[in-house]
Amino acid sequence: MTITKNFLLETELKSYKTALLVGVYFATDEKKNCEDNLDELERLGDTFGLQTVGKVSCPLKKIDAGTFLGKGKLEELKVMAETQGAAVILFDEEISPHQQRNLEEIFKKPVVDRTELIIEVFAQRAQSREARLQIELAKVKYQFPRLRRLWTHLSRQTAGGGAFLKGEGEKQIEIDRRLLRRRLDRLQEEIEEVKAQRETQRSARLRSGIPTFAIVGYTNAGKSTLLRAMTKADVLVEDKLFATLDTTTRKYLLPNRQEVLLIDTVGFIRKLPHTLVAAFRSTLEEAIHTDILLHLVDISSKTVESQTEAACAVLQELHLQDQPSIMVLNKIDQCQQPLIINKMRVKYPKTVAISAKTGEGFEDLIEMMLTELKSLRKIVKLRIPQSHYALISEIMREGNVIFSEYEENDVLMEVEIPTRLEYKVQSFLHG
Ligand SMILES: Nc1nc2c(ncn2[C@@H]2O[C@H](COP(=O)(O)OP(=O)(O)OP(=O)(O)O)[C@@H](O)[C@H]2O)c(=O)[nH]1
Ligand SMILES: [Mg+2]
Repeated sequence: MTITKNFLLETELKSYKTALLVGVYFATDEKKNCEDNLDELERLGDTFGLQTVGKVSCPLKKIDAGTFLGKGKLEELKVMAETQGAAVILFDEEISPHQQRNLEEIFKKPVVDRTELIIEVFAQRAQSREARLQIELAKVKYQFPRLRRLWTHLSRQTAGGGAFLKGEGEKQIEIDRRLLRRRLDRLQEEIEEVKAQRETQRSARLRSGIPTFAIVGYTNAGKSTLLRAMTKADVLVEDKLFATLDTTTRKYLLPNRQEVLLIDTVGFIRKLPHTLVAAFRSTLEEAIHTDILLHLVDISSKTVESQTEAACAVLQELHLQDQPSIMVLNKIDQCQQPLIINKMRVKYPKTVAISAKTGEGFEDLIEMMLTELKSLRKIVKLRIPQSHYALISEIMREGNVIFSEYEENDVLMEVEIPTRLEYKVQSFLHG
């Protein structure tokens, strides 16, 4: 038996068009934050094709283990959903499978949480085989503890027809669980295969010794716009969250004629589901093995600080927090509060302000890129016995030889090398 498309892996979310958005906050001073998060959720819903019919920020003392919110609030929301014509209830929080099931019983409508919506948006927009596989894996993992819920949807549809006997649902869940487990194993195998291919490509690039800059940052910060402006790359630029899901690499020639690679990557978002961070680890491996990060932030956004913190948190999760990086404040052409630029400059050293749209500040950015590049390379004088030919040829390939001559059985050279090779030549330093 196989899992058919509409059966398990494709949730029915696509067929719903309207949503009531619900967020919670615990302290009064978190209300504004909750509203900002709901605005972002609205944009996510919009990217997916869901129209927001209402947004509610609910004060909450304690999460109810069974239904997340208290009875009174739920009644209020239920009436609101009916009167405003919401087909789906969208929670900005992570809802447990158990709570989700109970909430759907109460609302008699699908209840979707932020994690599920993000996964769905990714699923809808993924292009490459690898991205598709990774997202399907995230989806299967998300569905696994929720089979009962999917089954509920199904039996509700067939109810009345009397198609199922008592106990049949349980049996079906068992079968589904087995099928999903098998799908999970298969997906993991396929991902490993694709990863192995990517690994070969990456090491080929590393061998070419071209320094790389990865453009990373919060979704919609302008990463693709910057790549397009600098390299004329034909990448998608859209005022939508998660326009880019696959990495694109382009060559760029710096004013000193040095060639570098620029990589456009998938954007980050606050509360990025862990399954997706894991899923995108391999896509982001391009960025992980990069030399320098260009961390782009949208300085015109009223939530720029929390966006930057969320992006830093994802970088940390990817173990990239200590990577050499430049903080690029983008969209200065649209920045309403100049004070925020100073605030960011104080908080983050090595900051540059630009507009990817107008080209303003590009010289400063390029100058900073050159400075960072210089710190990646170092001039050393070496004396290496010719018998170490593997090392000598590596230095010739990766480095920039300024001077070299033979003396007896040794090679004497002055060479500019990438600092990552420094440890290899430690014992051959000379003069
Ligand atoms: N005003 C202004 N708008 C910009 C600038 N840079 C980008 N934008 C706009 O911001 C929106 C998002 O740009 P993208 O380049 O798609 O952003 P991204 O970071 O690649 O987004 P994702 O791929 O979704 O993560 C688009 O509407 C761009 O036109 C800028 O410097 N100024
Ligand atoms: Mg993009």
